[in-house]
Amino acid sequence: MLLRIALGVARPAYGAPANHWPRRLGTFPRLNSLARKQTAMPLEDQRQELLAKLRSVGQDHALRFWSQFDEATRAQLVTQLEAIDFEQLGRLFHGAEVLDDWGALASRAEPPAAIRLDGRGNRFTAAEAREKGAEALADGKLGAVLVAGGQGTRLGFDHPKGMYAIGPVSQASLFQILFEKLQAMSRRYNVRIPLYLMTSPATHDETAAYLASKHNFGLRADDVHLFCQGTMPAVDAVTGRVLLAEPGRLFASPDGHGGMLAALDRSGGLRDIRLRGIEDLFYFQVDNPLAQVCDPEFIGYHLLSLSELSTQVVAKQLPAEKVGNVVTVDGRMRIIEYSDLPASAGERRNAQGGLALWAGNTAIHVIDVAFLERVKNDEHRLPFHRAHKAVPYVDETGKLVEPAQPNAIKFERFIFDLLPAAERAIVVEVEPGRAFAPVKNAPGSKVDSPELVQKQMLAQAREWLTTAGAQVAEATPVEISPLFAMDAEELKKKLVPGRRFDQATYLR
Ligand code: UD2
Repeated sequence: MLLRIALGVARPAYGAPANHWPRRLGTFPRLNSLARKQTAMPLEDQRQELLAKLRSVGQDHALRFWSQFDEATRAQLVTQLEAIDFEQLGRLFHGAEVLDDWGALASRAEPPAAIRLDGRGNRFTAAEAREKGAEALADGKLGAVLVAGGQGTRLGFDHPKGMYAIGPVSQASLFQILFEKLQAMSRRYNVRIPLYLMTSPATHDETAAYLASKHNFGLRADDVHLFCQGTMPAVDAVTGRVLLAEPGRLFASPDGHGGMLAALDRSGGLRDIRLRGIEDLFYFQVDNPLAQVCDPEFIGYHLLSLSELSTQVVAKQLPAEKVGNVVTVDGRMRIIEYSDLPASAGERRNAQGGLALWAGNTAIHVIDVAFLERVKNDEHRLPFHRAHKAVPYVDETGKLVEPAQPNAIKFERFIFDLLPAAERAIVVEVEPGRAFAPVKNAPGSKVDSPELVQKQMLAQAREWLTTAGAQVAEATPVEISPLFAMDAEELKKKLVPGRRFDQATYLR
């Protein structure tokens, strides 16, 4: 940053939003001293010094188009380069610091101890859990973390996924439905539940503008804390060299939802949580409109079990289902991502013939704040995962190349890698149809498509309506806003007994 100021192209950005590039100590220690020498150093000498630094780590190609740039582009490129820990990037490229031995882990994986739907072996009843969770909610001990920094490429929607219109009758966006669920819980317990919403540079500005235009769907502005996660460069899978998205800009992608902890801390979110006396966080993803936001039963099981990191799971139907596998390895709970689970491990059967590794990660958690404070500086608790992807890049002639095959390695962190660090961690099973229907893939896809999610939303509403004594004609879509009712019991109190629905209806 000093160099950018020295170049006369940037003002000190005190209090600017979190720098999208996580600053690393010791990245380019000499670079700042370079800036201090700036007044006496002609621009070309500066470039030479930066070039020498990059050459020492085999990354000098990043400056190959320097002479073409104006001052602003040079400053932007220097900022990006300054923020990269090239020593760490080199280690990651060569496989150090990266958790990769999935075969060995999976061979020792056992199903997790779990609070099962049928109540088998549960230490606490659902009623006790609901009471405990309701008490914590009413006492203002809960906050909510919503991760929405992903780029949602599989959905084929070129805006932040939270803006996707999913309401089957209302066309309400994912953000609207999830914000209204949170608002409904705040109303039910007469308490403010602050929302910490993680974006990424890819989604931040559009998300902020959208939510401002919608007045946060009724949530108080000072209860919605947007924070932007960090990013990571991608490297050529053969040479380990960083890829240029443009001649003067490095390619960068969000550093994974595991980047949430550092970004929440860096943005002041953890401090806000402490000041509010929040003790636990309900963590959920933007893609799941069926999430039971701040569900008191799940929160109650977490609290009664003195759990530090609790996970809601669904019973997998297929070995290769695209969900993380919640397992126990060497006495510690962890999640082996679907993409890392060897087929042989996924297909293991138990004595009853069911899937041995049955617990599918819904990515809905309750996280103890004191636990986050304890682990937040242990970067090794959130190791980078490597993904081999096709990443467009500018080649040595300045031409944009769009590879058909994976050519690069991207690095991201997964928040669930904190599980082994938790002293106590529990798993709570839920019915998929009640809490889990993520929108992942484009319309028309066979799995996790918008149409299939809408079908599950309508099926849940129909079940509640029938339970509440209403009659819904065949093939009649009725959608229930969370602000109208959050469950069948609340719905019953609001409906005239025996009400009949024979046309598309949005109850709000
Ligand atoms: C995730 C889980 C998978 C399962 C599934 C359930 C991981 C790696 N896998 O699969 O185990 O639980 O969800 O639906 O989490 N996000 C960010 N920043 C990032 C990357 C992702 O905020 O840098 C958010 C993203 O906006 C979304 C969520 O994290 O809300 C999941 O991201 P994804 O769609 O990439 O994860 P997916 O579907 O591969």
